[in-house]
Amino acid sequence: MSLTIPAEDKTSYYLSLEDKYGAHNYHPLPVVLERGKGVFVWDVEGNRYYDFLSGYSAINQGHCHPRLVQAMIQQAQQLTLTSRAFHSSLLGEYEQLITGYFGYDKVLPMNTGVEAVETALKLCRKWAYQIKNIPTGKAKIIVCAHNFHGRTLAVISFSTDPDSTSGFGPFTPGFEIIPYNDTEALAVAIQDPYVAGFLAEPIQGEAGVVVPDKGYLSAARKLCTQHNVLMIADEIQTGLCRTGKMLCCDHENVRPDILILGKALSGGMLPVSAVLADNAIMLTLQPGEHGSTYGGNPLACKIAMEALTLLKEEKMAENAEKMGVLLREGIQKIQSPHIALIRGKGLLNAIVIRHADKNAAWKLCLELKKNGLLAKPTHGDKIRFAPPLIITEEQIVESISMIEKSLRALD
Ligand code: IF1
Repeated sequence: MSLTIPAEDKTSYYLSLEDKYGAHNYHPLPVVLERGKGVFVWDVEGNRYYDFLSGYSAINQGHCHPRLVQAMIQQAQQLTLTSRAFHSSLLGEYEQLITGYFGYDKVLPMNTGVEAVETALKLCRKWAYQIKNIPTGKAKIIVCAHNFHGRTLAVISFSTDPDSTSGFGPFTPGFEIIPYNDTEALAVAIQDPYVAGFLAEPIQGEAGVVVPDKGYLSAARKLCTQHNVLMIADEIQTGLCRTGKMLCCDHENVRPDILILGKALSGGMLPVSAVLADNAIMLTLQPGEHGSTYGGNPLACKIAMEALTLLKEEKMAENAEKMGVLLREGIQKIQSPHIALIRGKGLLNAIVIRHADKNAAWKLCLELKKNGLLAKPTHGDKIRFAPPLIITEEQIVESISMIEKSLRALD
């Protein structure tokens, strides 16, 4: 059908299909993509764009990385799903690789990010009752204001964003919300003997790439150890080289008790997430107490092994660190009156727009699109700049000139 539509009408054709047949739970930029390669995506009209969203950091390895495509095709022809009712020849090898890679005794494989967060919360509660001896039903988990950990009912129960929560109550109890980047608040809340865990993002992504003060994560680590509380790091977005280290916690040499990974664990091929912990925590779960049909499927195992291998072989942490510095410096040099602030680590960055027009960030994204770069505004005035980690210096330079040109349209 699409082949018979004139190129200039294609975009509106696809937009109208989604509008008519899809739930209206998103507000995307009006661009319809049909191809991706490395740092680039192409729309149905044949225009090429830098992808500065990277599937919200799932595409760290770049679009359709040839080795991931190869792994996917090869495994798809061999075996894709066994369920966990049977063993597979890939699960154990994957588990060995990922636990060695991050230095934990055990892994529990899941699919989406939020499922891994749910898994971590359930695991933390089990540990609280079995090991910490908190009375049944009393366990508390401390979380941070302006968090984003996904969309399930338990996880939105401790969201402070009305868009996430309005109209979805009643909510799951057992969570205490404290301000982010506030060691004092944590030191007070953690005194409660019923506290089992502290869940946080090492950088708050959806909040607008909020980087905590240096020392916050290591102070949190110390407090958790002192009070026998599990430190749970949601590295779904910050992990896997995005911020210039393998894990964002590595910037402070902090080792969480429970590590949550997702997104780039498959480099964009399919949903793959994981929860890592040591035996004392993970072995509190018994057969039949948790799981998922697709969790740990052979296709996912194969792709995740390749995705992890690529991160190291192609030195993506180092490149993210270097390119991140160039990107932030380049944008600072533009000295646009419309940029109130640029912040971030590695290639997880955001600018905050300053403009009389409340829609300026959205307009800037439309302008960026016109000039060949895709980015998405959040919370009205923030725009994330998070390209794939394989971006080169030349491409950073070209991107900066696109950003500069687009900013001028806001004058
Ligand atoms: C959407 C934001 C990013 C996450 C962290 C868990 C999850 C996410 C730290 C859940 C997911 C996504 C989901 C996406 C938008 C996006 C996002 F803008 F909302 F905040 F990345 F910045 N923990 N983040 O960032 O993982 O279940 O989605 O696999 O449309 O909801 P998931």
